[in-house]
Amino acid sequence: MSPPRSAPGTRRLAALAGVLAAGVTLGVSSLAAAVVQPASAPLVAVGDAFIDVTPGWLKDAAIAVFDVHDKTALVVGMVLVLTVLAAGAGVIALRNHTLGTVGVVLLGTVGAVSAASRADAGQLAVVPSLAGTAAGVVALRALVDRLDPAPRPARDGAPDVTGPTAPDRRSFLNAAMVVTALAALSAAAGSVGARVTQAAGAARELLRLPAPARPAAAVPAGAQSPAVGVVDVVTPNDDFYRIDTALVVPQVDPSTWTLRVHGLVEREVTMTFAELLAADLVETYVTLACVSNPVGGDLVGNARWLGLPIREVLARAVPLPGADMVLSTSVDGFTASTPLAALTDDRDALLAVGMNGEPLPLAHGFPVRMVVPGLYGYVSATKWVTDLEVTRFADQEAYWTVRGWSAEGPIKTSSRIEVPRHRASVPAGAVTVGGTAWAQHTGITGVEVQVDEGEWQPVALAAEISVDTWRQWSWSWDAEPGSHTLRVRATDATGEAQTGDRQSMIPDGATGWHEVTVQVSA
Ligand SMILES: Nc1nc2c(c(=O)[nH]1)N[C@H]1C(S)=C(S)[C@@H](COP(=O)(O)O)O[C@H]1N2
Ligand SMILES: [Mo]
Repeated sequence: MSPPRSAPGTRRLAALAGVLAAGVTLGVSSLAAAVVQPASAPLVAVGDAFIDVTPGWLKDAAIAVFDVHDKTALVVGMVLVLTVLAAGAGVIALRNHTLGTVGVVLLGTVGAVSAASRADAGQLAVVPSLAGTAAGVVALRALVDRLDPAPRPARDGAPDVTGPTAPDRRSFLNAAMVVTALAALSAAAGSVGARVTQAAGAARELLRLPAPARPAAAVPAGAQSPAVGVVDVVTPNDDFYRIDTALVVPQVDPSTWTLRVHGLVEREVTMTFAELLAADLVETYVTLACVSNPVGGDLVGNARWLGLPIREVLARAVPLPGADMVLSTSVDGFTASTPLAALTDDRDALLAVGMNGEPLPLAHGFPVRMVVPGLYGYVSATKWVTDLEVTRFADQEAYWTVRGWSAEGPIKTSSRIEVPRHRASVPAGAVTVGGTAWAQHTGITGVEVQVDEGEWQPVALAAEISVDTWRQWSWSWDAEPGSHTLRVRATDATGEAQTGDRQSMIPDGATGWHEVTVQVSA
């Protein structure tokens, strides 16, 4: 026996029913997630799980194509895939209600499993997916029933209807409008609810940071390159690049935040946020850089950080002989492996609470993150940090090391040309060239520029804030008409010149000289 054939167009409506049911599922689950935990919403949980299984090369490819919009791209991709699958479930439901329901439940299960497997999963992590799935099943059933009013086949298996059935279109459209409204309302309530139930944003607004016991020296006059178009030498918080594995920003309430220091230590230390603020805080400029930054890229930024030197916290715990690494863990399970030496020597490795005079922005790690001069972010700059385990490189591997990146990540000497931009057109004559170079915790002492295959020429260095920050430069080029390639390289304070060997970001950071091609008109 075969089920009744659908009237023309009915299948398209069934596909629409599937998509609307998915909409209700997402809306209701986001509303439940606002109460339970925003990151337990199925789309977020699946996206985060996807990020966690993403190999390094794919992450780099995503960053190369989408830059810091890689997360938006992922969400758009997931919504497209979900739309196709949901439409399919709708069409299947038209022929077989049970099978359609199974499809929706399977999709919901993927969300529930992803939410439950998060590092920060609460006991209710599956609730949003389950609630959403239940709503989706009911909605799909209600919609598809209206497309298929024909009597079901009789018990003996003889179909009662042989020709195309006439679905009740008006009834379907009314139901579709109700379902759409429910999806929109629950999604809106979820996004408002998440803001209300999440205390971190409000706590940040109310927080007044203490004055530093040791303030940062003023930025010297002349630290900003005179070349117009070179980035701000201190990056405003809103322009600071953001890279992390969290699809929704973790919400950490400072009143319940604690830092636990344990592992190979003489005594375990636990610190509250109030205790951290009451300590002698220092303020210092440090340039952060991402290991995924391509040559000439912009995944690098410079800020004034306020925080407690990590060596003081470690001194209270007293690391045991044999320890050579600190594994820091964030509230959402990200980990970084930092050489113990970089956290105990005299550099300003901080448990940072302030960024450019403000509490850390939520996306940059509120209430507390690590900042370590000289090391790429993936091995040092743990945001939303809550745990420091003193351990050994031989015993523990961090998040990105498991995925093929080096266990240690000292920042490589880099330089870039910011003006003129690649493929810019400029008039012949004096053209100001400018950019930025960095070799954190060593310092930049020279930058040179080469035009086409000519001699390398030293440029004018802007004033240095400190060896822990980037250093800008400028150079006046007597440009002749035609197409020209400009190339830049830096020398660090040990006298070592930046290598011209081209290497990709994996496993420990890109190398090679940045170049731009410029059209000079007569
Ligand atoms: N919790 C957490 N901290 C993290 C990451 C992360 O994925 N999760 N990414 C690291 C990486 S790879 C970099 S480059 C820096 C970026 O810090 P920013 O987003 O403040 O620029 O954060 C580091 N800290
Ligand atoms: Mo990074």
